[in-house]
Amino acid sequence: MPSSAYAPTKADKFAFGIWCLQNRGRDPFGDQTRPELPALECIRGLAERLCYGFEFHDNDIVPLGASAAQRDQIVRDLKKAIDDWGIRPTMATTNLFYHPVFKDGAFTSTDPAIRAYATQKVMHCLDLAAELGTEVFVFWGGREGVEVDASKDPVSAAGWFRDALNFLCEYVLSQGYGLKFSLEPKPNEPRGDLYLPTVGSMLAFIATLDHPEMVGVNPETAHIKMAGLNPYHEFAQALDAGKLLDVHLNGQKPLRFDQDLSFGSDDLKEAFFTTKLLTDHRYEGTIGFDAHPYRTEADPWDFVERNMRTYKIMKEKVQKFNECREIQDLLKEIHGANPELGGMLTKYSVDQARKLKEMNFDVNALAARRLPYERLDQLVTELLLGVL
Ligand code: GLT
Ligand code: MN
Repeated sequence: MPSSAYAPTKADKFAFGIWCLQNRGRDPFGDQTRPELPALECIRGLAERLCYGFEFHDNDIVPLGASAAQRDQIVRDLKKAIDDWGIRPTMATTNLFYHPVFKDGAFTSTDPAIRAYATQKVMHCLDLAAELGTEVFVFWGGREGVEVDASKDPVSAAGWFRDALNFLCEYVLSQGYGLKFSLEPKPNEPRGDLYLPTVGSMLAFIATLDHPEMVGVNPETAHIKMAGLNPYHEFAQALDAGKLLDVHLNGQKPLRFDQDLSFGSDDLKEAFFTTKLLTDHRYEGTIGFDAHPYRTEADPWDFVERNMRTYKIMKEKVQKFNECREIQDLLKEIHGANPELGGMLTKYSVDQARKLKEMNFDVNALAARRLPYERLDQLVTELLLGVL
């Protein structure tokens, strides 16, 4: 297949955080290795590469401390750029982690004034997001955590977090904004431990909010792997709950510092199954990438192109998987046992319970069934290696 077959189109709904492109290659041990691109230059470069959207923090666009007039001028320029270049601001979020005021949390700071300031900052960002026509609004609690457990009670912290989100849901409703919230879990970094570290914790927390219907989850591959968990399963849990509002795809070696590698650069099988999940289940949100170019890159464009290209190649592999006769025959065999019992547990009744209790199972026969997983997994390996 010619390589242009993997060129992105708007229909792919790819999006990048502009902070990814603005990343200067700084790390805890070394200074920046490339200049920071202005936001508009990032957006133009994405539009030229047929990217559907961009994601932004308030301060990626409007510097902290800008006057109202400066803010309005920036927004006018941005709106014109969006119209001229045909790219959408798909996701907005608030920077609640960079300024030292958030050194011990934003919504979970022990200081009510800081919690109020954080909430106010989000309200301004919500106004900006609504003005630009953004639909998804993310909360990544980068400073919502602790190093010193003696410092605060996690139940109180959860209550402060909940109060802020409930307040902000009411604000969105009262303004008539068509925005949905999406919570992004991460287990640690920059805090020693972050609150609400996994998809499961976010889902449980969302159920305690006043407007759970307004709130979903934004899982990120790297965050999941930092916790040593399986991204395919974590994304699936959010999807199964009807809460997968958007995604942050990238790459990451398990149980390490936040590497923010390109999608598929570290684990092809995992990238394949993530793509398969989103494709097979007709996920309709944006395919957001949240990663950084290597520190050795002079600009972000090879990085941008490779993430989209890998995703499209994986999509083709998914199609091949779904069409491969041998794989499908194996799956038919694996899923084909005892079809007459398939609906056994789908509806409870007293009769059904009695029937189940009276059934006899030949457990040795059930245990003896062949499950050809070596062959199945090898076929996936060969598919990804390009020899199938
Ligand atoms: C930050 C973090 C990301 C979040 C962003 C949203 S910013 O770079 O590492 O995972 O999605 O605030
Ligand atoms: Mn992210």
